[in-house]
Amino acid sequence: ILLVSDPHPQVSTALKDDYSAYVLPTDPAERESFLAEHGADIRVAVCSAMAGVGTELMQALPNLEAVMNFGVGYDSTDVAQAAERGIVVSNTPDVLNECVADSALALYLDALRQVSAADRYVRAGKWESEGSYPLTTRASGRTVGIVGLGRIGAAIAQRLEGFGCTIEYHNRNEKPGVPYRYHSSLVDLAASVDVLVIAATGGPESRGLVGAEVLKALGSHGYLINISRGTVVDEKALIAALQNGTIAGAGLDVFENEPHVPEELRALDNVVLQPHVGSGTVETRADMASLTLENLRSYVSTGTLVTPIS
Ligand code: 8YV
Repeated sequence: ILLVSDPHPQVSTALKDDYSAYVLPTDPAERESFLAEHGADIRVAVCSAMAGVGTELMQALPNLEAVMNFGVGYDSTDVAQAAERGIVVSNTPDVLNECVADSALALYLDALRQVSAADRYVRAGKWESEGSYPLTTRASGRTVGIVGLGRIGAAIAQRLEGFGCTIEYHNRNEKPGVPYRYHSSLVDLAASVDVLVIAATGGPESRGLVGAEVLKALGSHGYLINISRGTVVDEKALIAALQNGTIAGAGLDVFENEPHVPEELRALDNVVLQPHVGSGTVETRADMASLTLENLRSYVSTGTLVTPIS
């Protein structure tokens, strides 16, 4: 068993104590010699969603059978190669839905009501020196478009309903039994709503889905919230749209090249920035760790996964 990246102390402790797992060295030279010596021994890899089993690492593990991914997203693991080679992959769905949805709502409220910017205003002494803070944008009763109405998207929609919002959505296919208006075209959805919330799966299929055309359709009063993957949005187009007023603002938990956040974004006051913390609560991360270990135990004892990726 190989620990590829350390997602949570509960996971790394169990791997070392109960499974005497190898730990993949972080230093490139050490990693290379480790893989040359032990690569063929590894049958199971445990990784985090942020640092998965990519193409080259998977190739260096010729006898790999299973990957346990800590996180619901698995775009950092080469799942195409895994499918070809019959390597099974598990993730940690559902246990993080509520916290990621809470986080999306926090960004939604902050982007529209400017909680963080107003906090900066108070701290800088501007309330006293410059007077009242400029008016912000109403957050309740808006029309919100969800891009990717999966489990997390549905939890976000449910919360927004509590704010009296009207929900519309875009998925690859219309979902049967869903009460929200469906748009087969993302540009049409963007044109129809006040706020676009990205909850789509990352990976090659969604790369750059939200580009200049979608942002233009969202419009100068529109806001973009992204809690899925930075790769779903064309970051350069987003920066331009925020700089020149093509859209009004954004709330971002994820970025194209994490942990790098472009200086242009950091310089803008109409964007709320979070360091990929959607699932980052003590409770949810513990649940994700338990589910990762449950998958590992199940695979080692029965050869099956509890939550295989679909
Ligand atoms: C990460 C995430 O798992 O679940 C996902 O897909 O992006 C996060 O919850 C977390 O940052 C730890 O890697």
